[in-house]
Amino acid sequence: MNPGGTVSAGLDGRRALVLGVANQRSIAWGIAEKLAAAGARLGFTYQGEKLKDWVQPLVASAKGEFLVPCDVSSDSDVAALFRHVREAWGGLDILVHSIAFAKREDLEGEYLRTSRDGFLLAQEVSAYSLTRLCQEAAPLMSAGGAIVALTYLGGERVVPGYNVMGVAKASLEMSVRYLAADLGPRGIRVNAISAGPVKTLAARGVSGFTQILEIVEKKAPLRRNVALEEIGAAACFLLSGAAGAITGEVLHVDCGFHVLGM
Ligand code: 1JT
Repeated sequence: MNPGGTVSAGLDGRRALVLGVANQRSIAWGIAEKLAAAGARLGFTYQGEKLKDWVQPLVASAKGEFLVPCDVSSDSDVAALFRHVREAWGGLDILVHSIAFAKREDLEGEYLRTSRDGFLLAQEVSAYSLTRLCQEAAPLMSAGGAIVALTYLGGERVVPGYNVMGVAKASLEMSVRYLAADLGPRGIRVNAISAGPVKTLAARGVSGFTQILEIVEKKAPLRRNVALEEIGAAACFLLSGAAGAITGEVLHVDCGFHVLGM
C-alpha cells in the first residue's frame, strides 16, 4: 500500500545522469522518460548549442534538475560536467551513455575505405567516451551504481554500411566488459543494450537505414521493430536492483533479430 503516494517502480530518488538526448526520438530520451516514471532524479547533457533549443523543453517536461553542455571528446567538458554533478547532487547512482558519432561518408560503401581520422573520430566519441565518463563517475558512486551504454548488432556482425560504427561498437562492448571487471568490486555494474534499429536523428539520412527497418519487420522473430519505450524499460531493469547480479552483459532488445543466421 502506498496511499496518496506517487506511483514508482524501484528507482526512487536515484540520481541519474543521461548523455545523448538530441530530441524526442532519441534513445536517451526514451530511457529518461522511463527513469522519471520509476522515480529517478534526472540530469542531462547536450552537445552543441543547436541542440540546446531542442533538449531544454524536454528536460523541463521531465523535471530534469540540470542541463549541462558536454562534448565527450573534450576532457575539460567532461571534468566540468562532473564538477557540476558533485555540486548539484554530491554523488551519482546511474549513468546512461547513448552517444555515438561517425562521418556520413564512413557509413556507406565499403568499410575498406575508412580513413585514419574517420576511424579515430568514431572510436573517440562512440567508445572511448564511456571509459572517460566512468573515470569521473566512479568516484561519485560511493554507494555503488549502475551504468548502461547503447550498442547495435553491427558491433558483433557485419551489417553492410554500418562499417566504422560497427568497429567502434565492438570496442564499446569490450570496454563494457573490462569496465565491469574494474568497477564490480566497488559495487558498480556496467552493461549494454544492443537495441534494434530506431529512427532517430542520428539514423535519419543514413543511406540504407530505412531498408534495415524493413528487413527487421519482415524477418525478426517478433515480426516488428522495437519501440523506444521497450528500450527504456530494459534500461530501467538493468539500472535497478532487479538486475543486481548482472554486469558486463550485452542485452539484445531487438525483437529477436540477433538470433537469425539467414
Ligand atoms: C550513429 C549513426 C550510430 C547511426 C546509428 C548508430 N547506431 C545505430 N545507428 C543506426 C544505423 C545506422 C546504419 C546502419 C544501421 C543502423 C549515425 C551517426 C553516427 C552515429 O547500417 C545500415 C548506418
